[in-house]
This record gives sequence, structure tokens and C-alpha cells, in this order.
Amino acid sequence: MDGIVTGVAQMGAIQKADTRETVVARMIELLREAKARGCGFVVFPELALTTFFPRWVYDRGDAELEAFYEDTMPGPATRPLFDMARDLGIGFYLGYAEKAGAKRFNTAILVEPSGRIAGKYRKVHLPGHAEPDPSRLGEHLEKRYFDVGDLGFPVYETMGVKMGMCICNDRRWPETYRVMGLQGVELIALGYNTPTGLGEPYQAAAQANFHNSLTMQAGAYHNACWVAAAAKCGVEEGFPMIGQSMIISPLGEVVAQAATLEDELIAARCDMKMARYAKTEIFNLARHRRPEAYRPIVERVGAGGLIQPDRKAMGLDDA
Ligand code: CDT
Repeated sequence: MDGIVTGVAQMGAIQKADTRETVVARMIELLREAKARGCGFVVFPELALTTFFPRWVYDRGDAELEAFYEDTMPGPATRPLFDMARDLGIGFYLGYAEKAGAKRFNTAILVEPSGRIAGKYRKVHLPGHAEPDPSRLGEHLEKRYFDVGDLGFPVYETMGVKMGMCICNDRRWPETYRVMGLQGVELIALGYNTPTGLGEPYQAAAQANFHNSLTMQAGAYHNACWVAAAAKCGVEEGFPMIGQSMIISPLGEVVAQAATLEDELIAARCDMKMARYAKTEIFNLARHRRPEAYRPIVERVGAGGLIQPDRKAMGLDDA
């Protein structure tokens, strides 16, 4: 096969009291299962080592808050994960909270089976707020605890595949996938922690799973790449989060999907021939894209005024 057997290691809830060591032991168990199922690469969730701490209000410098970040990778608690992956010959994607000098990032890394870190991504689309909003059912304070990612959306040649990464809310933005699509990405790994609604009238519990699959299937199809997505899910400290971890083909079809809201390994043979073929046909970007018609995408942040062609150029009679 021209590609890689990919595992998605969905993780059930992590409570505040759970230690890194306990969590890493769960991850190692999932790696063992991945090995038994022939995986060469495994995707773990966003902020996989701790509970989803942006749901609580802290001040920067608070000891409880600071303890959620990693200042070295691997560190003492994560070293056993790297060692086990190396012993099993498996590469992995890991999401964690990164402390980088005075900055804080919501980060993911690609680790090769040798233990070498092939690449890093820092979350660009930080959802939620910087200040608490008691009118909601729960807080989502990523803008308080993380700086906006400063690495763009890099694609790395690793494990025989052109791999890219993104994190949770990034998956809802077409730009995320397209920037990687324009680098020829073949597999996008991503992790997420998605609450089943925090009281918003729309994008609430009823649509949470639909939006999850909708955005990722569209991103995979439009960019002719595999998407392997791992949830952290279940009820954390009373807050429910969606599961529905999945692997999506470059044709946009779900080829594997988790059935539980607990630790669960799903796997699929991700053949890159399928991605490469789709890139030569309908989504042959070089042949079909028209960047001159897309200028507002990079010139505007929010929606602005209408952009209308000259009436004469349209051949309208009243010009
Ligand atoms: N972790 C993360 O990015 N979660 C967001 C939900 C934010 S709700 C305010 C997501 O897009 O799933």
C-alpha cells in the first residue's frame, strides 16, 4: 500500500483529579491496540493530557492553571508515551498545552516512530472568549489562556506522507484545509474537545455531531486528502462533549467512526494513491483555481461591503 494504516485514539473524559501518569497509561493502552491492528500512525485528541481546563476561570500565574501546560516535550510524564511508541514502531499526533517562554499555545506535534518530533502546529482559530460570560451554561476561555498560533498551517513530509495538522475549531474553517491543500497535503490529523452546546440557540446539541462530520468531510473532499480526527469526549466534570471520532477518505466518505464516548481505537488503511488521483482530477488546483476571483479571502477579515462588477462589464443595457 502507498500510504499508512492510521489509528484514531478517541479518549473518554479526563477529570481534574486524573494525573498525567494515569492519562498516559490510557494512551499507551490505545497504542498497544493500534499496534495489534497494524497501525503505523495514531492520532490523539486536542489537549490530550489533561481535562479541558478553558472551562474554568483562572488568572495567569495561578498554580492550578500553570500546571496544565507542558514546558518540555517529551517531559517526565510523557516520556513513557514516546518510549512505547518507539518500541512499537508507531508515529503519533499529540495535542497539548504548550508553554513557550512568555507565550502559551494550544499545540499539536507529529512524532515519528523513532521519537523525533517531525513538526509542530499551534492553533490559529481560538474559539470562545477571554472574559467569562455567566449567561452561558459553561465557559470556553481559550482566548484567555492561549496566544494565536504563529506557525501558519505547515505540511510536513513524514512517515512517507505529506501530513498537516489542525486543532478542533480550526476544522470548521475552509481556509485551514485549503492552505494545506495548496501544499499538496495528503493526510490532515486533528484532535478536538467539542462541548455539546453551551446554551447557544444554534450550533447546539442537536447539530454538534452534524457540524463535526459536515466540516471535516467537506475539507477532505475539497482538498483531496485523508482526515483523521480524534475526540476527547464524554462527561468531564459535568460537561458533556461529543465523540464521533472519524477517518474520512479523500472522496469525503467516512471510512471509520467511533461508536462510544470512551477510550476507543478506530483504524483505516489510508492509501495515498486515492488522494493523489483526486488531486489530478476535479480538485487539480493548478488547473482549475482562479485566485484573481478570491481576493477578499485574504484582504478582508469580517464581511464588508458588496463587491459588484461594473454594469458595463456585465453587458447590462442601462450602463
Ligand atoms: N476546543 C474547541 O476548539 N472547541 C470548539 C467549540 C467552541 S464552543 C465555544 C469547537 O469548534 O469544537
